[in-house]
Amino acid sequence: MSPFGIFRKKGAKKAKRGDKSSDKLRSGLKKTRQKVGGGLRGVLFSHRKLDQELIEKIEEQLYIADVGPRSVTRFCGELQEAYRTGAIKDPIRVIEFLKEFIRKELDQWDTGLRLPREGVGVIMVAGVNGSGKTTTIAKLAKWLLDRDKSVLLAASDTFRAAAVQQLEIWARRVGADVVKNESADPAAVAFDAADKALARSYDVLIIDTAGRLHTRKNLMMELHKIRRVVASKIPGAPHETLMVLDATTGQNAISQAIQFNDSIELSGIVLAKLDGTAKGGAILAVKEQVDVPVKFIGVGEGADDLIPFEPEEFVRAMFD
Ligand SMILES: Nc1nc2c(ncn2[C@@H]2O[C@H](COP(=O)(O)OP(=O)(O)OP(=O)(O)O)[C@@H](O)[C@H]2O)c(=O)[nH]1
Ligand SMILES: [Mg+2]
Repeated sequence: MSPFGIFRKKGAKKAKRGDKSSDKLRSGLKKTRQKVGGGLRGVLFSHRKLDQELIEKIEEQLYIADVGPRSVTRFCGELQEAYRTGAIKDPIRVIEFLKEFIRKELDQWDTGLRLPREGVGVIMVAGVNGSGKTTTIAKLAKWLLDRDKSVLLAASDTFRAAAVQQLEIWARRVGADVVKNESADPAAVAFDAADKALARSYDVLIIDTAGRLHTRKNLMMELHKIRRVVASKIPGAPHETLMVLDATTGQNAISQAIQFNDSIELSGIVLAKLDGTAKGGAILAVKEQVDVPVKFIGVGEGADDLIPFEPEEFVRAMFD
């Protein structure tokens, strides 16, 4: 049996919360659905048959929806072929064709949270300033606590004055514990937290870090140091290095993910603030340009507004 994957979601039994989370997903993706699904339907309904002109309009719609250029080209190529062979005649069937295309793309991702079955699982969370890291950590803690995991948070954002306090407030709200210390060294806090996590046998330790740009070499080195220090206490840690992206920033977020991935090798992405944007199509751009699996999506500011990313449900919420 693999030592990993207690939170692998594929084939997992659906929790009772399933329905509630699909409602949240639907409402979180409302803007995307209106723009992508709605925009596309508008174009499709205004044509009686699939032809060259319509394919060009579809292409335009996909660009508007922030789908990456290579995916657009590939999809339109496949559509072109389906048109040529007569496989698709009725324009409205394009929606099903597109859904199938997206499903196939995203199904290649392993979106489960990779944590050890035994011992302390460690998740380091990184990203640029204000992307939603601390809020995501609180939501993730809640998600794990709801699944009967004990959760410890490391306040390793020693940079921003109110960061520790913010994490503490969230921790109280969701029922997680926090380690902080007087040190200005984030790695020292992570070290203490790893110590405590081991001593008290926590299931999961989540490390909050200060926002940073990939261009700040010294700050990126700091993330490496946190990792080294944690690994010296807990072999194999961190088991997950998640980057939180602000979905409202579209292509910018994707460029940042490419840079972070080059520097610290991400294991997963959390696409936060999807509720505030119609840029849900950016998931395809993440697939195309970063190819690090999106493991969760953030659809609001509340503790329950984090949803494990599942391609099938995502596609349905985006179009149906
Ligand atoms: N609408 C919405 N807002 C979010 C979501 N996630 C985070 N936010 C908001 O984004 C803002 C920044 O969130 P933080 O969690 O403080 O971001 P951070 O990355 O920790 O910021 P720094 O530590 O300063 O780099 C807050 O106002 C959050 O409420 C989300 O999924 N949806
Ligand atoms: Mg923060």
